[in-house]
Amino acid sequence: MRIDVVTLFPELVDHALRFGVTGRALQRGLWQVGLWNPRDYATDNHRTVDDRPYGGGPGMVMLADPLAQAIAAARAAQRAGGAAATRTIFLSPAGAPLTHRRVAELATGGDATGYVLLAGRYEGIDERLLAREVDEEISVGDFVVSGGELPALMLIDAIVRQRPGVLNDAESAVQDSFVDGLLDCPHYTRPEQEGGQRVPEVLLSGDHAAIRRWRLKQALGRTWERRPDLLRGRALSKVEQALLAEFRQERQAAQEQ
Ligand code: 9D3
Repeated sequence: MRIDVVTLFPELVDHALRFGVTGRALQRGLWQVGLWNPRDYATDNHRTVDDRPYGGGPGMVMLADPLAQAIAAARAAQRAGGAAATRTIFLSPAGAPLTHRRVAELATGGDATGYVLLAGRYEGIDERLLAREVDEEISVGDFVVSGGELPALMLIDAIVRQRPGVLNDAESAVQDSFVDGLLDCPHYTRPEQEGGQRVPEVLLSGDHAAIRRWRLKQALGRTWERRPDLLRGRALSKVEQALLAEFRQERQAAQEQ
């Protein structure tokens, strides 16, 4: 899979991608990245990439033409790199909220799948460029950040870690575990006593069935407490219902103390 990013801050995006899971996968050739700066396609002496909005108002709007040329260059690089199908995605506060489901869909393309991600700055991008060139708009949530670069990095990181061979066995095992669709259970490491608090006894017991049961109970209980919206779309099995009831009883008993 190849991902090209059109951005006024290519160094920011490139630098971040070289760390951790995405960086290791790049080095191993599991995906490719290209960076395209619309400023390199501006034709005037000042290399202008923005202008004032028609109709007035605060802020600046990104010019269509330098972006169109940067996108064309990114698509040409995708074709040269063997991408059969390229989708152009604009990171936008007005886009569809990103979900794990959409990430998984975007990640399932074969090696011949590619994406051109468009990251904006300023108040926005000339609508005519978006109408001509963009297939899909994605937001990373209902809060405001200063540009599309961090959202693009989030999308890339989320996609790349779903690609075959990217995560090692230990990392994948955590992902595949029973807690799919639930919040994670709490984690502990050494020492057994830390800041006056002990590790829950069951985790020291060596009883793997009991540990699995405890972890599922914690995952269900935390999801019920913190993200009840996640449980509404999910039918609980008899075992899960019993574990959640236990969690709630234990919570209540602890509160009454
Ligand atoms: C008052 C109008 N603002 C829209 C909320 C203007 C504006 C603010 C911030 C326009 C662009 C931006 C920059 N943000 C992004 O490019 C962005 C974003 C975001 O701010 N939140 C969540 N997802 C995303 S994806 C791209």
